Amino acid sequence: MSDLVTTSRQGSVLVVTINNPPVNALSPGVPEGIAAGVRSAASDEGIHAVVVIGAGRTFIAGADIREFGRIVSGEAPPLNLNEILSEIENSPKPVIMAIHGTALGGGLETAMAGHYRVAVASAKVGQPEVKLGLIPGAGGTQRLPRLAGIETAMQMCAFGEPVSAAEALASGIVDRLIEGDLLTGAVAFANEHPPVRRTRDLSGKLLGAVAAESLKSLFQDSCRKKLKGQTAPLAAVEAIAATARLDFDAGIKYEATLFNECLFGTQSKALIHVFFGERAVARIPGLPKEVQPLPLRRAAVVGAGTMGGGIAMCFANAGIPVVLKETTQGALDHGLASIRRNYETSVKRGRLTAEAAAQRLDLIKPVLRYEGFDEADIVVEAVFEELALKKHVFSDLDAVARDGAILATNTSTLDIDEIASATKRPEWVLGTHFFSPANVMRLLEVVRGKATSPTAIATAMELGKTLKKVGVLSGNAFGFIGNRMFGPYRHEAIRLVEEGASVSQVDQALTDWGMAMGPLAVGDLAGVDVAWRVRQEAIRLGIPHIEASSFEDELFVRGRYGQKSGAGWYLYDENRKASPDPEVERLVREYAACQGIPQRTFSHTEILERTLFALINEGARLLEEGIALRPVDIDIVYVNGYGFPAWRGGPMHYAETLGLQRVTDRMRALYDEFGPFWKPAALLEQSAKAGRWNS
Ligand code: 3H9
Repeated sequence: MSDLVTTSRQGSVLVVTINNPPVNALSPGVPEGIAAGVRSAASDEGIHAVVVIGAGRTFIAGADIREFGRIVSGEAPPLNLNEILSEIENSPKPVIMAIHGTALGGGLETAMAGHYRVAVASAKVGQPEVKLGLIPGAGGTQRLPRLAGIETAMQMCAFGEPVSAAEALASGIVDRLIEGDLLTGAVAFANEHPPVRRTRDLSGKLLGAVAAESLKSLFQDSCRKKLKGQTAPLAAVEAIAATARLDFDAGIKYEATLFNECLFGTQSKALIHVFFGERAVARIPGLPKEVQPLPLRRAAVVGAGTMGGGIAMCFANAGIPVVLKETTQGALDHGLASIRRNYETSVKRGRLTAEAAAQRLDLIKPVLRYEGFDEADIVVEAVFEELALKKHVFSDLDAVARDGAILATNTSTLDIDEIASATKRPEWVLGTHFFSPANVMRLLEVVRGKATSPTAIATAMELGKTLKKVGVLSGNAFGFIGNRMFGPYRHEAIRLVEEGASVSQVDQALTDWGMAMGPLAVGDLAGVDVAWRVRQEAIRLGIPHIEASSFEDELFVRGRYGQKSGAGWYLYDENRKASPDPEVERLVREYAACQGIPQRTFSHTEILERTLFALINEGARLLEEGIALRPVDIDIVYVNGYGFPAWRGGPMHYAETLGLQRVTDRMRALYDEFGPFWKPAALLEQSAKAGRWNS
């Protein structure tokens, strides 16, 4: 037996321990090791039962996700978990699975192949495969409904959320909760000599064909709404419903067919790319290993507006005391009232207890001057997006903050070096671009200036983790990664409307494709006035491809600022529900006539190409310029901050899925038609042949 799985004895119980850090994934050798342990018990007269337990922080977090890419590319053979789990299930001696940490995916499937499951109260179990574009592929869709019933199984497999040990006990997945030491409790359970009870033989919770089909339609409808565009959730539900018509062995075969369709499809490739990408972005190439993040025990935030208040909540939510400064009592009261309302809503929705909300609120200390700023390890400035104002605040901060504190500016476009120049310590200055609402959105762009020290970068990246966000490092370019790319993307969306597409057609083409919102509706949400100001600044700075005139200016001059003014690209009712506005269509045709823009109709494919290829091309330029470190950094920014569908993997991954050559060819054709805006980035041209980003 390998070191991955070891055995020991406790009286007449064989203890099989999995030891594959960090999360005891079912890497090659692990399932075989467990089965070998169970097999050895069968022939050992001194053993009457087996306990399987995980060493370290968890039971089994699932199949080894790294293996999937190797299987698809033919480098590794398909996983053979079903046979191994059958062998465990067929053991003539009872097998008790002892769960702590998480039993996820193949981990829960392994646990269900045992005859009993015991768990500590803090454990969680789940079938999260859909989050990787997969369905359970080692019997989960067949064993889970036998233990927990079809409805629970559909809920868990279609949406992928884990359940607590208490819920697992209530639904029959777990047989006993263990207080105190898990192994002791599991061995005690084994010593009660429970009879062998194979999950595959249970049928009490299965349903007849009619009931199973009706649950299937219910869940599939719900998946189509909540997980729009994703195929794995539908397949998971389908496999579970099949328990009504197929016996266990046929069900396992059917599951394998559906699993393989998912595994070899583009969605799982994209979602696995995102899974590893979210972890990869934390590793900064070139940052010396000895550089350690500084501890962040206290924070301060300047500005109690929407962003500042949200950022203060992020610190409080992470248990970090935070001082929140405004210039007037009125603004401070207003900011705190919003924070309080936000917490109250969380309590009402059952996401937070009233006590926890009160504790968090207590951590936020409102001030009107810079009291307490000298104790902060990090200060985040979140005042109005105006360079002169931000510089003024930074010169204040330079005077009040302690040496070695991180001075961060929450800006979406402004020049970090310019802001840092207002201090005598530019090495401690960087950008932290939070996304609105800051206490909800997962993305944190960390922007390094030319003088920012490696320690400051490491600390800001760690801040992302502390605040439960995904931090992505960006260079200091206008708009950083996300907004810089959003510019050309929206530029094309607006051009399409100017050339004859309707506002809702452009937005719908993109939402049907999977974007959370259309680019024009985003303008209304963020504010047409904000977009106008950013564009003026871009023109002032001479950012390439910003045209002097845009139809959006017409909306701006008419005070159509978007949702906040009740009208923008769309009309809004009092609940901010959008409807198309014939007035906008009229104005845009007038504008086009004035500008001499020829009018025509567009297919959805053309709309997608023009907007998404503009996004991809700008991404390639960011890579060339070293603003984004790797294609995956761009993908993670877009998936976490811009509503890009994770199951398409982010813009740069999507370009590879389409074929970089195809993207380049189409861009060249657009270049011939429209000129310099469409010049393919040099990196795209270089990468096209290989079909992979060459960076
Ligand atoms: C499956 O099981 C299919 C089956 O039906 C069978 C089909 C035949 N494999 O997240 P963390 C790495 S599909 C390989 O930072 P945490 C992770 O990349 C699988 N590696 O820790 C990271 O590496 P690094 C179903 C894995 O405490 C390190 O472990 N299971 C796996 O915040 C630490 O991870 C899932 O989808 C894995 N399965 O969270 C569970 N899991 O340090 C996926 C983790 O080099 N995993 N790694 O960056 C998770 O949700 C979280 O990792 C977990 C721990 C909650 C377990």
